[in-house]
Amino acid sequence: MAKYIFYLCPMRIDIITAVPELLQSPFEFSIVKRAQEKGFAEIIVHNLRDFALNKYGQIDDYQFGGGAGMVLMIEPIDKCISQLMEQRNYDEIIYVTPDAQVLNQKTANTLSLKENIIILTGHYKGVDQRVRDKFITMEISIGDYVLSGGELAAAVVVDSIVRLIPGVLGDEQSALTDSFQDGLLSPPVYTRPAEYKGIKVPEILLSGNTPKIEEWRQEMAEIRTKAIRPDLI
Ligand code: 6GU
Repeated sequence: MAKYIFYLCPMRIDIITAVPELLQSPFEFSIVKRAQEKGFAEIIVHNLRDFALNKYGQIDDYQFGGGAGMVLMIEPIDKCISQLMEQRNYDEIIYVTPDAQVLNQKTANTLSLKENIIILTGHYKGVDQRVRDKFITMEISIGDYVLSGGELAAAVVVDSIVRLIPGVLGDEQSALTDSFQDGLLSPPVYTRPAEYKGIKVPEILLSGNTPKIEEWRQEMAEIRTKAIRPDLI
């Protein structure tokens, strides 16, 4: 007998991109794949070129005022977002861009509880500012470095969210013990053999003394965090 009977409404994530090929495989393996198969999430990639202005597939143009690099135009993006918004309500319309606040676990946790989100990815020099002013409700960077486009960043954002959707991870892979979930880096982990070419696993982990092991893990997490990411403490 199933313990609970519940109707699952998958979280829907629509990604808008000028380079859909870059997002072909990231969602087809591992946890994100299983989340979709089990009905926890639905991830749909939209090709911005399907909303191009003309038969040449134009979606970008030179920037006003001069300067290197093309800018994604508002019209194709407006068409794509408007079409989606006619079909359902969106909780957030996110633009991934390096000039934004950096993604962290708290943001991923919050987003994992949403029902429908759109993620717009920029390319070239980015998007016309009016897109950001008119449609975008949230902007996310994945770190202080520049990528060629927002697609890989979108894949990172989606992965960080989907694995947190309640039910996606089983107890044995619980997100609660992940690095950052309690503000600390993870402690070291070991598996068999207990000794390899003379290198031994810490004795405590073989002791079977669960409270002591937990204490050790907490201590190691603190030592690691202080050494590697003191800014987190
Ligand atoms: Cl979201 N986009 C690009 N192009 N570069 C990035 C980024 C996003 N986050 C960090 N670097």
